[in-house]
Amino acid sequence: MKITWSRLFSSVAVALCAAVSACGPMEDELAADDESLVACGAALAVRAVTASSDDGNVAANVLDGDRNTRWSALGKGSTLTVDLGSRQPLCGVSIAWYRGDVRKSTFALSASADGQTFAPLTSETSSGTTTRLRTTLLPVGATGRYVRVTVNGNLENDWASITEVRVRGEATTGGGTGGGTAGGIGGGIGGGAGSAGTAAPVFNGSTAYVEIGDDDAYSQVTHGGLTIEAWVRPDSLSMSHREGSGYVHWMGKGEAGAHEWTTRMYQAGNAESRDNRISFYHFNPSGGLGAGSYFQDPVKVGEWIHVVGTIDQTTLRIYKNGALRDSDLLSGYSIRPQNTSSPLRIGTRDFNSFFQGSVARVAIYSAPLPPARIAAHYAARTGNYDAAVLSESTLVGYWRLNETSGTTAFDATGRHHGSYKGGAVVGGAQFRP
Ligand SMILES: [Ca+2]
Ligand SMILES: [Ca+2]
Ligand SMILES: [Ca+2]
Repeated sequence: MKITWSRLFSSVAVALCAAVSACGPMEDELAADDESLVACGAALAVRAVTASSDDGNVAANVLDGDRNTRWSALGKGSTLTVDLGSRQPLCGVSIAWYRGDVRKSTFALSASADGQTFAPLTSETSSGTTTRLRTTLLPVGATGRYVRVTVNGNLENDWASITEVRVRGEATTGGGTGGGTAGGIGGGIGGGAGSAGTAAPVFNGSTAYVEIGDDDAYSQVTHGGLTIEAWVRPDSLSMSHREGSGYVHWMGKGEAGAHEWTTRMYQAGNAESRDNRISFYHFNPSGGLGAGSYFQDPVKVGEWIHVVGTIDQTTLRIYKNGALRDSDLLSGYSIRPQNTSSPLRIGTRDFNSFFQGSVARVAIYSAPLPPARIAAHYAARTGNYDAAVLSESTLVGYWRLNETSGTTAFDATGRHHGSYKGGAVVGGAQFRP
């Protein structure tokens, strides 16, 4: 019966591919997901993930955005349990399997309100045709705080081995519940599953910033690539706390002897005729000259600009509003990215300059996002932008900066929350791209 199902599914998949005539080449651009075929809601923020056992490949590896790391446990009935922090409407579970293009794993999904009593939702056998995330839809009306994957072996052996998991929920609509929702979701996760509302912080250009501790996932060398994405709103074209030839760092990971990447905006009257230039750089740890890509367009005070910087093994790129604008070879400046211990800061890099304005919806991915995905994110700016970000399997950090109280800048991936410092005005701006 399973073979019949498998054959049926394969022929359906082939038929769909033929119909859209783009399945093969599109697969990489779909960022490791099959959402073009089966999709629901958005990936929900996760508070914790635990497993019945492991062999040293721990449960947390299913949330690191890297399909080269996995959770593994020996024995039929091994379980992986995701804690969403509070009870949520559920619509699907996306799983990427270790050796997923070779093995078919048999698994069951269940949910629980209390982490003790689990109600079965559905059971299935994995495709055996892909190592990418594949979504299993759940029965209409499913809810739960805890979602459990029980693996009952695979066609090769009794190992349970999963590289990535996302629990998906129906996106809530409207941003009107803003602060209340953020507080309601377990107190640990800002925003909510769907719309993240419109709140954004204000940085005063002299002391205010957000700081997030070092995480190796924010370094190019850790996974061989990186994407930095943010929305930035300058409130001045002539900010006073500038450095160098007349620029401010509005976000960056770099300190003396521990430089990695940074973003800049050049200010009016700078010494290099770079007024309004917005740039993305990578440095060697010692600093000095960096490889940088930029765009230099007229900027209006109060304008929200979507900025994405990517780095692969050889090349740095910058995108503005979904479009590639510039690229530069790391080798052009002899840059060899390193993993350092410098923190990530938003509003400044290392206190030598400060940004005046707002920065919101900062995301980091452990790979260069494909151009089509970057364009799709920009296109989603007036729709469910949050869902577009959370759908990326390589997402390793997402600070919506949509808090309306407190000093914690929540990371929607649950990996690494940050802190508002130096008088940053939480919820002082409206994110309206
Ligand atoms: Ca992983
Ligand atoms: Ca590090
Ligand atoms: Ca260039």
